[in-house]
Amino acid sequence: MDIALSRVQPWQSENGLQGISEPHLTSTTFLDLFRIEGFVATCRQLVGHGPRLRHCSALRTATHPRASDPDARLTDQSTWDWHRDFQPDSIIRQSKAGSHLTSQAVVAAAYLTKTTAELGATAFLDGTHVLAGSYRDLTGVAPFVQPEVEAGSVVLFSEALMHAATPVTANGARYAVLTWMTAPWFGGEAPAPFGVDRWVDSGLRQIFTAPRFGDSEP
Ligand SMILES: O=C(O)CCC(=O)C(=O)O
Repeated sequence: MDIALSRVQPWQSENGLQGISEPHLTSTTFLDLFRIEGFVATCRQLVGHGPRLRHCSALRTATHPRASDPDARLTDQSTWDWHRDFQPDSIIRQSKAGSHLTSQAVVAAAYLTKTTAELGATAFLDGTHVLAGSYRDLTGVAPFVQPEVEAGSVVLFSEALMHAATPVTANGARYAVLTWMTAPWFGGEAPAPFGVDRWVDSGLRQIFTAPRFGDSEP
């Protein structure tokens, strides 16, 4: 474990989740995600603009304290915290018919451990990035998907897609880094790491620049 990181006290909740907000300010290891070849370019294509970092969280999800209690209904999907930050009409755009859709808020979920349905794989209602409504309206209409991925995988999804964090019910823990990448006018909230203005990689530097408002130049 990174020495600087070992001094940070994570926040925690009663369901086995611990987290560190904006871990890139504590350990430069977290900047490696942005240096993966094609990562920034992929985010630029999905967001439709040079992306800005809105938030980053490093998460550890341990086995749920009630994993062996059937009354806790942990595998009942309706008990999960289904949500999305934006309705589709707020952030989904298509510049011309036939071109690909963009989402002005995209989450990159980097899983550092193998992730399965029992080990906290994020769940989605497929296709809801273009469907308005609440979880209750959309469940049963939109297909449920829960990608099971190997350690080192990154799943990118729109913040207009209905999704839920899921409990770890097996023995083990899920380690993941969630990074919210957004269009320039509402990203740039996450503090920039020290010395960012001296970085030579302009794509990487731009991720940490202030949000763009009004007449400011792109
Ligand atoms: O931890 C996860 O699997 C997803 C969490 C998430 O996207 C959120 O809380 O907004």
